[in-house]
Amino acid sequence: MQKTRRKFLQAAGIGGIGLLTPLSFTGIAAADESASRFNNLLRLPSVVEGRIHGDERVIDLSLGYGTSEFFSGRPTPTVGINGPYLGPIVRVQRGDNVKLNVTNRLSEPSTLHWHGLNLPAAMDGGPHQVIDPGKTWTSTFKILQGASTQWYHSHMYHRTGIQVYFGLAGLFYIDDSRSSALNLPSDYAIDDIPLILQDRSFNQDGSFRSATSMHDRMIGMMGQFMLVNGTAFARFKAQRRLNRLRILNGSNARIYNLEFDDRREFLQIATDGGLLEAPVAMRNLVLAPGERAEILVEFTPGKDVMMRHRPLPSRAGSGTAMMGMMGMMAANDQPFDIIRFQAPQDSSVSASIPSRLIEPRQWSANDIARTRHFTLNMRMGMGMMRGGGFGINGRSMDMHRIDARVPL
Ligand SMILES: [Cu+2]
Repeated sequence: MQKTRRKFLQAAGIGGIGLLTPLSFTGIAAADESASRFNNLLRLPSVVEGRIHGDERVIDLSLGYGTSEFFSGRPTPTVGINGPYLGPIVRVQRGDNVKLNVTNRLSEPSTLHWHGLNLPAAMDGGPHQVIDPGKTWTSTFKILQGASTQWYHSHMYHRTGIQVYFGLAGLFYIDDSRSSALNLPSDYAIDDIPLILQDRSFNQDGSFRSATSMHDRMIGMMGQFMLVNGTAFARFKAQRRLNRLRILNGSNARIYNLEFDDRREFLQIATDGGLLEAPVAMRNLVLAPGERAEILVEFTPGKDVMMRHRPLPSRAGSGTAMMGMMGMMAANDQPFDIIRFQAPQDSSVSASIPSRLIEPRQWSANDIARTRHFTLNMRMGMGMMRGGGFGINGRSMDMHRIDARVPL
């Protein structure tokens, strides 16, 4: 598919083409008016558990080009894993020996990185494990950690942002016997729902528009439309009252402050690291790029509810000049709707929610083996436009240097 390929490769350079009108970015006051627009059934990724071969769980993943129709009549050239956009949910058990065969059917090199997994560096799929076009990379490791919602994405050096933007990402679930015994909502697509939040911009012809402005390059790409699992203006028809939402901020740069439009309370039960000690009640949840959270929310018959983003109070003017500038740019942030949840018919009493989830290991100061100091630097000037302004302890990324070795 030559056309797709060319668009993907050149996307960063497209300029002067009209943007689609950002319909979704209506303010809170206009939220009622926009609710009916959220009428596209939420796409739900397929789940791959692979096949058991000997003592291994074998899962095949393939990176390739595709076309997605986020807006009818405007096909978008995309990339995906085992499909046109994003990838399946890879689902494994604690204790599994997994073998992931990743084949690159793109015309450019890529990688697939298991984000949040506890594994040997050589199996991590970072920028050192490049998969050339037409080649297959095999990653084998044991699942050592407990039940959690992780994810995977391209980590190609200098191409991570654009490859993820075009679709190279997916969820990675780990189950264990302890979490299965908790009686949490766990029927996939029924009451256990993945929500991959991504903001994207489009050109008039439907193609993705990626970072072009200085603002995008300095602060990060901010899209004008919200996609949830690759669905624009998404709605989910709830079937049960109590729902578990596994939320991934799969956006390149946008930070979400999530809430429901009636400011209802919900419970956070898990973070990036898996289940919390106990559910935490809240009315809003901040999620940075790459971050995951699992929440329990109750939907009541007869009442639809919108999940939306509400800007956090601006910190403009505080701290350094750089922070002031960031704050000023963040001030452009405005509220917008993300996904509409339609009320369930089910009027039965809600399932009970466990008051305790896990017994985490208790750490003490005596467990500290060594203290390391890391200072994140961001220098102003022309260098930062090319990404050269970032550093850790004054040094920028070098593929051939290892700064810290941490035994697990
Ligand atoms: Cu990552």
